[in-house]
Amino acid sequence: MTMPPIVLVGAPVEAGAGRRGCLMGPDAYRSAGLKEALTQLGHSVSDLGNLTMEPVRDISHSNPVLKNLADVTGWTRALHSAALDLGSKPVFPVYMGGDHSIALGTVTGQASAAAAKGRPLFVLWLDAHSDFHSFETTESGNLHGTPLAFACGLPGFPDLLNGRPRHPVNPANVMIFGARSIDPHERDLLLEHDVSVCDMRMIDESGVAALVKPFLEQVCAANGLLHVSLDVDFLEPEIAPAVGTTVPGGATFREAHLVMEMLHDSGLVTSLDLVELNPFLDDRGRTARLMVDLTGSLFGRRVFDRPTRSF
Ligand code: 6HN
Ligand code: MN
Ligand code: MN
Ligand code: MN
Repeated sequence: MTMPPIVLVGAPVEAGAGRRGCLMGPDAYRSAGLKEALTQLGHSVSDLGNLTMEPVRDISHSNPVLKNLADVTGWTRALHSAALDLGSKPVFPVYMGGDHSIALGTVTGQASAAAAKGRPLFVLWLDAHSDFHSFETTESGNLHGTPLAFACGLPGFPDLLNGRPRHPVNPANVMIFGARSIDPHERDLLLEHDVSVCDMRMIDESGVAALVKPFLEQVCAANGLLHVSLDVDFLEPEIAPAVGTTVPGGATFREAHLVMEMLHDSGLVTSLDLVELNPFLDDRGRTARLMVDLTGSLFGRRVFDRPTRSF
């Protein structure tokens, strides 16, 4: 199976998170050798460097708790344009965040690019959280808690895309995987829109493979494109401490790698977010290196390559 060239895009964003540090994420991935690791796997990889946000003055919202609305909007517009452009080219974009608010732009841009090809976009959300607040329901005001609801076209958002056409992701095409912290308003919205949520208990009971396989079959049957959004807090905090929103009981090393290995073998994934890495909280770069290793599994790294035999 040949993969298109990989394009790394830095989104040094921390405006959507409750604490500072995610700004350093893209450079931590560079220091941890993301480009080199993917090149070693035989891919052609280029690094576009970091994007900058668009200046924004025309945005406001009635919810007084929202934090950094203008900056988050500026980044959303810049990332939406970049994702729409990259999603229209024969490349595989890897968005190096930045907090999860970058997905307000990456997912909507990839969805618009998919719509232009007449194909549905599916989203696999690997996260301790569902990030399914609207700008009206968020209580923390941290806008990294909202991108999946925005991408699904829910009401309760201002004009973040400045009038650009919207192509909402069908909530039936989303799977949230690894959840263990969902706020009451999010729960109501997830049930209302019938989003599929695999929480950690389901992973404990059924195992990763039995849950991921039917979702991949659904993507394949619909001739869909698949965007993966990997939040560091999907992982068990003991193996991935560099995130501001740790929740105990996350995915183990092998569970996380198995998801990525299955995604690779499916050949269905077309874009990826790496989000919420806060290098300020890391332990000698180990979380950054784990995220690089997981990305390597998504791009075909395997422990033991059996030669293909024909008898
Ligand atoms: N993330 N539900 C919480 C909130 O503040 O709305 C946590 C959000 C976490 C967001 O991890 O990307
Ligand atoms: Mn998240
Ligand atoms: Mn999270
Ligand atoms: Mn909340």
